[in-house]
Amino acid sequence: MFLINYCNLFLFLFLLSFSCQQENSITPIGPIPTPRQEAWQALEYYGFIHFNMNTFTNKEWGYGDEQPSQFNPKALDTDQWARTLKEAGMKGIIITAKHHDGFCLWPSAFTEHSVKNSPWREGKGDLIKELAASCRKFGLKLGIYLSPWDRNHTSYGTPEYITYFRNQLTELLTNYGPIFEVWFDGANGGDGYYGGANEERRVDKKNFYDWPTTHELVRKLQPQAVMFSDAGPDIRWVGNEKGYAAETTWSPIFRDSVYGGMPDFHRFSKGQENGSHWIPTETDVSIRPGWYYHPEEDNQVKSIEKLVDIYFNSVGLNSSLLLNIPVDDRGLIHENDEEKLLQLGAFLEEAFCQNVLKEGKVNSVLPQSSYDALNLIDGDPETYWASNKDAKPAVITLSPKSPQKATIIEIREYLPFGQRVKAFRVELKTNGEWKTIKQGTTIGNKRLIRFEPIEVEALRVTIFESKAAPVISEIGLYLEPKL
Ligand code: FUL
Ligand code: CA
Repeated sequence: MFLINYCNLFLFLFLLSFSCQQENSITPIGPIPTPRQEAWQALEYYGFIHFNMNTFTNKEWGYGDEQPSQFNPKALDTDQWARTLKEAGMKGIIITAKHHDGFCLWPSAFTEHSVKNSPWREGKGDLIKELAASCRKFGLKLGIYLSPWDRNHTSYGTPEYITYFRNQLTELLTNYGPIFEVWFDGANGGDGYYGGANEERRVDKKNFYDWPTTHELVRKLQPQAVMFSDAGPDIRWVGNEKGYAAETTWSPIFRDSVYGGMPDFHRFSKGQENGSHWIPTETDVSIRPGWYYHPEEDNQVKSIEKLVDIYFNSVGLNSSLLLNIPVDDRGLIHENDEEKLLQLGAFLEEAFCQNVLKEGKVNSVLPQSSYDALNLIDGDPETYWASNKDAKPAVITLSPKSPQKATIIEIREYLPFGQRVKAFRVELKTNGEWKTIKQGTTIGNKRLIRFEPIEVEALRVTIFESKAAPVISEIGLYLEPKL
């Protein structure tokens, strides 16, 4: 008698645990981020510094016939760069170690066209070393831009150049500590100095560089580094240099569709819902019209309103923001840029200092599932709520402790299970009435929705369409400071 009861009890418990497990077992859908991509995605916002020979010739693209003697900053201070970018809220700096003109900011053993033959620090300087030290001092990560195109080098266009390129990459990825990102520019092939040949050299962009071997080298030397290029392998170009990601942005993409030649970025900037590879976008834009410093652009630094708009349309559209600062010919971030960067940093700090839902409550979640809905407002991107498999729509209603004025909504997907959401709506309850604030498509890493100040009594997120059960890690409501 007792025995039978125990048996039944065990059977019951076994079935119960099995059914809970069933419900709990979310399986990834489509491609998912690698750990190094996850770490990179968490950075969200970092700086680009274009500073090199062009700074002294007042050009955007040098021909390659410049003289090392022209490189001579009189007050170069990488601590000032790092301090300013840190205060702007950035997490790292990517430096143009070598741009298309071929001049190297470090004393490369493989060329004479570098700082070692310049008057700067009497030829003893190493700018990458100085910047690496400043990054360490201010808690920033360091990234390297190394132009695949080299208009100075005599061997450009021949296999010998690939060896040269990889030798340089090896120096940069060996001698300066951890590198978080390696940036391979898509622009290459054309006329140039090429060691005095002064001619046009076109290359087959897809095959000339033998990218797979170079990618392996980067993986070997800096396993944590992500690689950027027009098409990845880890991060892809957003498709414009204006600072705006696409309203619908899928991290997956069919990689072959963007490889080779200059792809049609208008077609691919959105990514592809069922793409084969996880390659999120990075949004690169300059704080001034040019990538390099030009004194005539001193009064054309982007306004704080514009910079904030760019932030919301990059970080807030499942992308990351790579904001370029053209360091000037003294070797300093110009006062005008510095002022705007500090304003941006102060804005972001104040806007996102407190999710007013954190102290609030979850009113209802439909459909019910075994996941704790409080995970949505615990401030931890690693905890999440998921709806039951295939149940549609998912509706989440939350409210702050008491009505709160707000201007920003944040929604995040938990990406280790893949990007899922295809269509959503956000409504806010104010004066007892529901108002639709946004009808959107993708969410991804972070979706930010900005609106005129509203006194919020409650917030409702409805997910209509999703590739599989939505998995949401955070929902936030914030109040931005006045600009
Ligand atoms: C482009 C380059 O040609 C520009 O000079 C700049 O470096 C920008 C970030 O990428 O492809
Ligand atoms: Ca969470």
